[in-house]
Amino acid sequence: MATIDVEEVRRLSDLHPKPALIRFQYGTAGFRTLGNTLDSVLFRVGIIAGLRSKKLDGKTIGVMVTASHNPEPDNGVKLVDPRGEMLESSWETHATTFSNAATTEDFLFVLDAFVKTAKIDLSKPARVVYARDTRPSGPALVSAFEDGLKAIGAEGRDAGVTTTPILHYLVRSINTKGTKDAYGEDSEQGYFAKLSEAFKKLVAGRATPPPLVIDCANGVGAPAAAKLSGLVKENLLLVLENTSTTTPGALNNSCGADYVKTAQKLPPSLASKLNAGQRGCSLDGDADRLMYFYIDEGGKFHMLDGDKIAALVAAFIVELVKTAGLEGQLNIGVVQTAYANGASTKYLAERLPVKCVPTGVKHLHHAAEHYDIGVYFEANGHGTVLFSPTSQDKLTTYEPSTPAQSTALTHLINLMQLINQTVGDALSDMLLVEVVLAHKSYSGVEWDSLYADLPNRLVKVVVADRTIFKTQDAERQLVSPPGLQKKIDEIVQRYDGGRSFVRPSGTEDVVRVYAESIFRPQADELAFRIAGLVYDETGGDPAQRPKEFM
Ligand code: NG1
Ligand code: ZN
Repeated sequence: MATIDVEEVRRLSDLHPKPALIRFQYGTAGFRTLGNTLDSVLFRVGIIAGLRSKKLDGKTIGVMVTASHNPEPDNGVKLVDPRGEMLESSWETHATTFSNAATTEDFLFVLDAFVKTAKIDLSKPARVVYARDTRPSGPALVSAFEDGLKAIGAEGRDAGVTTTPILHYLVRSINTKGTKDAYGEDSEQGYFAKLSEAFKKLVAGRATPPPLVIDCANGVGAPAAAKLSGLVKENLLLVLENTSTTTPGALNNSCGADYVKTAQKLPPSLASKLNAGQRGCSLDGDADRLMYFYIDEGGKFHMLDGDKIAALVAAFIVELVKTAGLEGQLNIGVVQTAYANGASTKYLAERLPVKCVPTGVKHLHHAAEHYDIGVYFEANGHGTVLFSPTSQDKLTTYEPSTPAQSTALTHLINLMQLINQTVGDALSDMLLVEVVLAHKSYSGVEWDSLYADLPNRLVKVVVADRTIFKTQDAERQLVSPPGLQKKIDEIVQRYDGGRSFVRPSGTEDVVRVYAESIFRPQADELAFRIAGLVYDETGGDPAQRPKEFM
């Protein structure tokens, strides 16, 4: 179609009116709010996905309908660019503008103006691949989205119910098919085959570890982990728990990666499922976050979070590169956010360059692209490893001179296949962790002892207006409200090894306060003091003042 079929867009748009009084925003995780308010947003996302594809000459764009670790009534949607990466940020603004047009006529106006200013050639083809998680609100939202595709004349491919990282994998595989950068077969089956084959090569000849218990958060990770389980069972036994994807309200409820990270506890549903010393892990609702843990002989819970995963993986890669004889030829770096535990940053910085960036996967991903091998993880368990085109070329053309070099090189090449380089992927990361543990003959205990986490606490503060909070230095310093940072600094310096920072959340209407110290009670107290300070200085409902939470 060379022009917009205005009548068709109008007819379909009238079926998906925007609710009055709601202002939508494409944030760090796309649009995310109550699922039953998102119908018009999904319709308009269908149109913008089609336009993005046309703008990129018919390359396939991805769309994922999910609200990740949020509770079941929430839902959301995000767009994926052709290389399987997050949507380019200028289009985030366009998506927000589209979503807020009040009426069909306003929307037609915005659409027409955008096509002109963005110089979109409407005669180009448009292709979109889409998927959803297991939320009950998903099917209706997908149907609204399909109306959007229809309105703009885009060709849709429904990838069904699958994980966020599989959708990202599909986007990259479709767009690289038949090229020298071919990423894999463009199907879920192709994804599982790629991962499981690389995994089997990497653990060949190693002892089979005790079974790994997986908390699937009652989400889409359950069917995905079940598929993977069948393919890797000769080398790794997976015991799937919290797989109730159709039980109302069960999704992410007292389980999943976010529960474990926030509560710093074992999901109660796993209490009788994990033997002392046995490894367990939690996925989140769309299987892009991963948290490991174990219970020690004394019954104490030990959490192995994104920082511990980064430490384990980065040290292993550094070692392999060295053994392969490539030391000094590939620059390896780690990217974290201010939420990374101070002890992890210290451990990593003693071994390789570490960079701190603002919260949000796109910041981590982009910073990691600056290294030949870039490892990035958020403390909450979202992360991956990127191999730059230079490092991929070097690894595939390098000629090792000893058998030891050759083995290490083969491992690195297999790791490139095992790791989902498009985005954080709980299942791929889980296999990666299992590979390192198998190579190092580590149980959770040895892994945990790489460094001791500084006790820390993350608190939410409900303030009157979170938009007054502005930060700098990768969110570690407040510049607004004026004077507040100085008061924070004064409190922090009274605590041994104290560190604290305050930033507005990008996904919730709250301000987050993080604090750590060398002693548990002090970390809790520091977080509580800073939260109280933030609250008092910026005003709010006395009923919502942060209470002691030890
Ligand atoms: P906000 O709400 O901006 O803190 C949260 C997570 C991020 C990231 C996004 C997207 C924390 C402290 N923040 O962001 O790391 O995962 O959600 O899902 O975990
Ligand atoms: Zn997620």
